[in-house]
Formats: sequence, structure tokens, C-alpha cells
Amino acid sequence: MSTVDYAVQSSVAVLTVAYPPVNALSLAVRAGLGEGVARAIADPAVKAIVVIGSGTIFIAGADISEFGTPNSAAEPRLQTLQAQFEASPKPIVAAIHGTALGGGLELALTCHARVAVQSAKVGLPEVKLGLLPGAGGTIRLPRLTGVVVALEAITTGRHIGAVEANKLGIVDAIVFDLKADAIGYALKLAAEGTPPPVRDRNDKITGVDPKVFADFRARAGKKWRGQIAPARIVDVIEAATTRSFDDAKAFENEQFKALMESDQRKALIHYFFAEREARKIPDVPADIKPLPIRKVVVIGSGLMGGGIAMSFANAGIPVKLLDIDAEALARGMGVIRKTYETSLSRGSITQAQLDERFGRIEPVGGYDDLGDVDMAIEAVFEDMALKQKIFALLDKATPPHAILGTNTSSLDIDQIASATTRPDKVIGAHFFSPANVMKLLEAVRGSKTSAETIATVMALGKQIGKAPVLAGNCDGFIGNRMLQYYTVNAEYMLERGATPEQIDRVAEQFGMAMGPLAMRDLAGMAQAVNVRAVRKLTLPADERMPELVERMVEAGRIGQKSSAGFYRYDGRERLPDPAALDLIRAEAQRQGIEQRSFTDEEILARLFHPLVNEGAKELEEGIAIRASDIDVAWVNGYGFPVHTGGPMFWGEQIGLDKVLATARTLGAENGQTRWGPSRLLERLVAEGKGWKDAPALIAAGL
Ligand code: TC6
Repeated sequence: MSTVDYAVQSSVAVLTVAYPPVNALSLAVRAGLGEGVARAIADPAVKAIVVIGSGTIFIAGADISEFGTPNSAAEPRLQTLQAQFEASPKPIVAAIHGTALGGGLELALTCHARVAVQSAKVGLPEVKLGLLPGAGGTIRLPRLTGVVVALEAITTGRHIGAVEANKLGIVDAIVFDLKADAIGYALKLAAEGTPPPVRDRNDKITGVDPKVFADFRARAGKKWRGQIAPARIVDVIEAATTRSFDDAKAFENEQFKALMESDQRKALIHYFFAEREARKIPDVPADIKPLPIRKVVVIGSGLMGGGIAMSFANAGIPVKLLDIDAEALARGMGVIRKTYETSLSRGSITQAQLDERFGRIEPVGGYDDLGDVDMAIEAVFEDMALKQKIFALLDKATPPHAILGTNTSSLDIDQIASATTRPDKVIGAHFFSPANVMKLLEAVRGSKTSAETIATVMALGKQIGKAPVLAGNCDGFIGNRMLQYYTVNAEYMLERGATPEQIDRVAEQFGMAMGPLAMRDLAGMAQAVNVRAVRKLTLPADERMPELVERMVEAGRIGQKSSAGFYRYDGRERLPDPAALDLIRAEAQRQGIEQRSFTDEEILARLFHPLVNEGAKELEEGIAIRASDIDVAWVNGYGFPVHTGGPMFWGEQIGLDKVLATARTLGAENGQTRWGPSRLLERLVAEGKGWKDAPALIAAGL
């Protein structure tokens, strides 16, 4: 079947792109569009042309899977097609539904007009792939919207709803019957005379004050955290205002090519596919149908439960928020209301959305009325006996088909499931705080969790806008199991002479939103002391837990709350504190540790290499299915910089041999049992292999 269907309707050639799943601009699609336009121009019976997508989408952009293959450079290239569109004597109208993204929108910008249905979205999300819109997006979009809007839209890559796009001048008209109205619009243009292409409209990019760009760089640059593409985007948009179209286009090409070659682009495209791959579970057949989840109950109205309830409400799924403590329930509902009100005051939701979303959350005081839920998620504190009691109640109160999820971050799923008569329907559904914001959903399979239950939770995760990752049942699952190495290691380094500022600066320059010690101060030390008390009980004999946090608490330095921890705080501003350094030094002496200086490079290695080593152990044990799943977990749950591709991809990029060397050093220093090298890592390095070879080695028993 052709990838572009050609038909003439009411003297208009309608070119329908039919290239599932997302009508990406593969070579075949580009060729089909080029042939279609040439045919329409040559046909005297055709007055105008409409380009439309089949299925649920207009065009999702360049075909990312073609990048780096001969097809991506083969003619007709996108830019050749665009020149053909712009030169067409007959008007071309883009008829947009679903999404028009990246190259899809850039192609539409070379049409003579764009019409869209109200539900459509447009955007230039290339920045999320480490790229810039290299098919003229950076120099055409500002010609329609002005530079201020273009700067924000292209550096964030956000999807813009059709109504807003219409107001901004990107879309010319909102229509109802897409094909028929687009044909009508095209005929109107043909009757009035083909309008000039966007490239010739210069009024919005003339006389722009250069200060606009300087201000934008100063303001927005802080959010880029080491990503290179946004700054290049600003440079090209600025060039669009100072150079001719062709000169600016040449500059855009040059910058696009440079980004295409960058490690960040490779990492971000790895990440794009990793997130989609994570939803595919090898032993869950693709034809297993997820159960429809029409209503959910969340048990526990604390911060976590409330955030989880909001995640469902935001995605249009009605949810009951259950708490047997009436006061806590009222408080929880109050917090939810307040969170929505903050979003309203920031302009991120409308009053109507607030009412709708809040209205979907029904507070309930007991288990009597759960006959209509398809899923329950328990989010009470980490107490096995309490959880088992709740699961026994849920087992009786919910319909037999309902899935029972637990938000535990560490407890044994099988033990929780044993309190029910349906262990096949019990699964971990571990959200991250704040649950209405954080994207990671760690689904945890117990030994009896069924394929249908897994398929349902993975699909549900996507439906509510999360990035679901499936983990095996172990202490800490995928993410938290690795986290301890990062945080504990920061403290080992403090004992040995690194300073909190140095460690946090290295982590933040790497791209973490906040370094591990500043994070500890923010989260507060008291809870960490409790967690460690439990962890110490199971610590192997060859390992010593650092006790800096304990010393801080003893000295009344519990973190930001007491304005002192690893730093001192003036309001929220964190400042170096000699008193904290004294305390660290005294503890090092007590432990008989000699302090020394650390280079930034060593700090970076000691902070992040152990994550990769532990990730490899998770692969060995089957806790994580793929290295890329670990990347998805760490990017979305712990803020690991996405432009590195995630810890495992990054580890492979810098060299697994380096990671292994660090594991050997830390094994010798901190105890081999937990800190020593993973066998998988040793094998991969010995054989010069990478993560893609891991499954075969593991299957062969390492
Ligand atoms: C660009 O345009 C550069 C231009 C300059 C050139 C000079 N290509 O996300 P989903 C696959 S850069 C190839 O699950 P949704 C995806 O891997 C591009 N494949 O669906 C998955 O495959 P699987 C700028 C693609 O409905 C399947 O389609 N554009 C592409 O939740 C379904 O994907 C973007 O960055 C692609 N472009 O969301 C847009 N896109 O089934 C990227 C998707 O084998 N795409 N696939 O796993 C998206 O944001 C989303 O896919 C979506 C649909 C919103 C279009």
C-alpha cells in the first residue's frame, strides 16, 4: 500500500499520509508527498491541495528510526519537499488533527495555510531529542508568532493546543469537519490567489531588540542544566532576525548537523526509545488485553495518596480517596484543593479544569462502597501488618476483577499478596513524590502477579501520563536500591575530605537538579536516621554505614528545617558552614579516617559509577529487564539528567571499564559484598561487550 494516498475531491487534491503508527516523514512518505504535489500541480482540473494524516495523527515529525541511515539523507529530503511546497502555484493547506510535531509542523509551515480541529496539538519538540528544528522551524515559527513566543515554544518543545496555536498565529483556522473544511479553505485561497509563504513574511522578525535574546538566555538558561540544544536554538532564532532567510537557514543547517553529531542527541534518542521499550514486557504477550480502569480507590490520604489520586483525576479517571481517619481525610482533601489552586494561580490550569479535576476525587471514610472500582492503590505508611490488614479488607470489598496495587517502596509484594485470595491481581504500584508531578511509576511484580495485571498497570501508567517501568520484587526495587549507593557514597567522600559544596557542585554541573547533600538537607535527616537503623540490621559484616547523618541530628542540624545541616541556610539560600565541616572532620577522626583532597573527576566517578554497577547487579538478578529500563527509572524518579541517556547509557558511553575500576576501588574501601563489581560488568568488560549483550550472557549463567 502507498504511504500517501492521492484523491481529487471538489477540484482539490487530497494527499493522505498513511504510515502507521505516527505518519513519520520516512523516505517513502516524503517521496509520496513530493509525487502527489507534482501531480496536483500538473493536473489542470486541480485548483488546490490539502495534506492530511490518516489514523490518529497528522505527522509526528521526521522518522527518528531513520536517523543515521542512508534514507535520512536520500532525496527527496524534507527541505527539498518544503521548497517544492513553497513554490507551488496552487495553495497547499495542512489539515491537522492529533499532533503535528517537529518535521510535521515544519512541513505544515511551508504550506500556505494550516487548519486544525480543536483537539489538535502542534509543537517543535526536537529539543527533547537534543536537536533543533532543522527544517526551518526556528526561522519560520518566529515569522508567525514573533520571537518571544518562538523562543519559549522551541526551547521547551511543548505541545501547543490548537486554540492557543490559532491565537498565536501558527494555525489559521479552527475547523470542525477537518477534511471538508480544509478543502473549503483551500478553494477559498485558490479563489483569492495563493498567499505568500511564511518565509516571505518578515514583519514580526524585523527590528527585534537584541536585548530580548540576552534576557531570555539569562532567564531561561538556568533550566537547561547542561543541555546544549536550547542555547543553539536561541542563537538560530536570533540569526533569523538579523540575517536573510537563506543565510539564517544555512546557519540553522550547520547547527542542526552539529547537534546531530553530539553525544547528547544520541543519549536523548536512546532515552526516547527506552521509554517506549520499557512498556513492552517480554513474557507478557502483546495481545493480552489490559483491563479497562474506569474507577480507582486510593487508600491513605497523606501526601502520597493525595498525589496519586490527583494523577488519576488529572487523566480523567474518577477516584475515591479513602481514609478511616476523618480528620486526616479532610486535611488530605484540603491539600489537594490547595495544590490545584496553586496551579490555577500560576495559570497552568483553568478554573474549569480545577473544578473538573477536584470533582473527580470523592472522599470516602470506609470500605463499604467499593463495589464499582476496577483498581485499588494502597498508600499508607510502611508497616507490613497494616498493609496486610488493608489488603484483606480490599479483597472482600472490591469486585473480584479489581487489581490491588501497593505503593510500598520497599516491602515484599508476595507477603502483602498473601493476605488476599487473589495474589495474581496484586502488584506494586510505586509512585514518586510528589506523585501528581513525578513521572516514574515503578510497577513491581510479585511471584504470582499475572500477565494481565502487569499489562493493565503498564497501560494505565501510560494513560495517566507516567513512565511505567517493571521491576522485580526486592528491597528497594530498581530505583531506591541504587539510590543508597549514591547518597551513602557522598557521605564516605565527606569523611575522606571532600566538602559538601564540592560534591553538590559536581552533581549539579552534571545535571542533577540538586546535589545529594543539599537534597538530604531538604528532605530532613531524622527520617534518614530511622531508615538507616533498619538497614544497619541487614548490613553485611564487611561494611560500615557512615554516621554523619546521626552526628548532624545529635548536633541539632536536621537540615533546612533547622536552618542547618550539611550547610547553613539563610531562608532558602544555602551557604557553606564551617561548623558542618568541623563536625565532619571530628567524625572522620573518630573513625580513624585520614582526610585528603578529591578532584571533581573522582567525585563524579564515585557518585555515579556505583549506580551503574548496582544496575548491572539488578540485571543479573532479573530485577530489571533491560539496562534502558533502569535509565527510564532514574531519569523520571531521581532527576538523572536525561541528556546523558540515564545512568546505564551514560556508563556505557564513558566506558564500562571505568565503572568497573571504580567498583574495584570502592569494593576494597567500603566492603566487597555490596560495593564490589557486578559479575555481569566484569564479563562485559572482559569481552569488550555492552548492555545489548547482557541478556545472552545472563541466560548462559554468566
Ligand atoms: C524531527 O522532526 C526533526 C526534523 C528535522 C529534520 C531535518 N519517528 O509515543 P508512542 C513510534 S525530529 C519514528 O508510544 P503516543 C514510537 O517509537 C522528530 N517513530 O505513541 C512507537 O513505536 P513502537 C520530532 C516514532 O500515541 C510508536 O511510534 N518529533 C516517532 O503515545 C508510538 O509512539 C517528535 O519528537 C517518530 N518521529 O504518542 C515526536 N514518533 O510502537 C515524537 C513515535 O514500536 N513522538 N514513533 O514502540 C511523540 O512525541 C509521540 O510518539 C506522539 C504519539 C505524541 C507522536
